[in-house]
Amino acid sequence: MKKTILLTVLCFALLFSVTYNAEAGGNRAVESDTVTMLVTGNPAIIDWNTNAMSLWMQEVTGLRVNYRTIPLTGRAEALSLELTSRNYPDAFMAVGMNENLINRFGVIEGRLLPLNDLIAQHAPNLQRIFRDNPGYRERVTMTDGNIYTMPNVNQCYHCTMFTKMWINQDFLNRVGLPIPTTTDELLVVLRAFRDMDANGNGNAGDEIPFAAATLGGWGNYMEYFIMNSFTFYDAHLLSNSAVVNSLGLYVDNGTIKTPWFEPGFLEGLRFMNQLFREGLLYEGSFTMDDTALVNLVESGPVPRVGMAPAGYAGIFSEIGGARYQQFVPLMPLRGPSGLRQIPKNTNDLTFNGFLISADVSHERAVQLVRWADRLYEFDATMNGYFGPSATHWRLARPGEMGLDDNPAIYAPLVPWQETDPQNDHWVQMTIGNRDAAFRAGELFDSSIPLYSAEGLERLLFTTTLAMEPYANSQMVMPPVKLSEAQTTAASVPITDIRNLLMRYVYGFINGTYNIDTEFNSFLQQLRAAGIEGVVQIYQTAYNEQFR
Ligand SMILES: [Ca+2]
Repeated sequence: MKKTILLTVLCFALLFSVTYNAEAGGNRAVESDTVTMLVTGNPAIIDWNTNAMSLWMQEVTGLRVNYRTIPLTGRAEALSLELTSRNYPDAFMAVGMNENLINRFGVIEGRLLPLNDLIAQHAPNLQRIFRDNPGYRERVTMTDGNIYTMPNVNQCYHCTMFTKMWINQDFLNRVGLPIPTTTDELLVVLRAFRDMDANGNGNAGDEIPFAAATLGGWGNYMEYFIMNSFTFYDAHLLSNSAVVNSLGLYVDNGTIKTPWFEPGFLEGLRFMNQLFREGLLYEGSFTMDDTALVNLVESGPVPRVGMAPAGYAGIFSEIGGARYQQFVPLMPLRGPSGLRQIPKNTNDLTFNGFLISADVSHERAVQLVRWADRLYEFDATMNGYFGPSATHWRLARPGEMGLDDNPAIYAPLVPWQETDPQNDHWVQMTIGNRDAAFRAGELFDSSIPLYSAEGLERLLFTTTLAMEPYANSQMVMPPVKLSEAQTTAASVPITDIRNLLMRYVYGFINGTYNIDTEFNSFLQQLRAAGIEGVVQIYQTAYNEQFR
């Protein structure tokens, strides 16, 4: 059965290939004046071939493009079919390409064109992006040393430090304390929340000083924020986390480490355990997801929760609501040794960019790289994302301010949306340069309250900016690529280690395990599970890719 299907597909592909070549004159060396580009058929784009952005690109580059689409829904399967067929497009743009696919079709099978030299000679905008963003070039360089994708740049500034902490300003006012700046002050504040009727309902026993959710959410790890006052800690232990770094890998002057063997980790663990023993850290934090946390914060006649971690307060409360508005950001706290930091992860680049078939002529490849590089310019990024400048956006006027208190760069004239069909822009199915300055350059109306739902982007922006003095990006693990053999060797140990961490880190905090008598056993189990071998694998890959 399987064989028959394969044969049919092959025959079809062959037939199609012959037809295609016949149409093209039977010789790929004689290329038509139109390139074929595979793109995503987003329901919000009426027709790629008549879209205003498509026409504009043809006008400014002179290159005629025949856009062929694969559907957004089920795109991964459709892309795999395209890649294994012989009816190969000349180029692919934002069709969901990822590291594994590029590894297979570029590095191993050679069906995608290495772009290193072409970028060096014909892509000045991308070169500038590589220069301005240390690590980007390495990020998109595959293990064979080749770059196959011209990436999309979209820098979500507040996401670089999404492990934020929020504290109840009403509670602080009622107990008469300022926002804490050290772990010692935090202890004083949380005890005051516990003992001084911080919600003012006449009952000093109903406050929950500190609550988190370990089962789901975004940035609401109970220990992450506080642990960084004791040691560098970039472990993402949320059980549903999509973040890869569940082992806490980081770089210390070129050496790959984990926090578990560091003295500061043990000290931080003791501090977290103290919060739990003193009734400051809510017991339910260990078994709640973010929905349960929202219920805890929003339910009851009076607010009860004094502090909670999250990427934004809407993770644990109703965004823009009365209780949401009580929570102000806490800055990273100075720990006993003076350490005051938060990991800042700027690895926001994906492989979902612009790629070229290895079958095209050099001349055609040059045209395509130039075409793609044009998309990184400001006007192209604007037109691709918002639509034509005549109707959809304008440059900012003098005096207008952006999200970051700098003069705004532009103002959208039509609310951006990606659900209703339109033919003005490419939604986000393109590449461009929406870097941090670009995103911050969108006009912000200062009459919008910061703690309203509409003020969210601005609140997150200013909060993240305020955290900047404590940002530690140099120790964050870069996106190291493992070879197939390395992945195989590391996968079982990683699973075992992750399970140990989930069990013991939270177990030590809530007293399930005894820090004094069982910590060494925990470290021994990590070693027995192979943590040193995994670190060594990452060290080897890191040395090859980043030193
Ligand atoms: Ca009370």
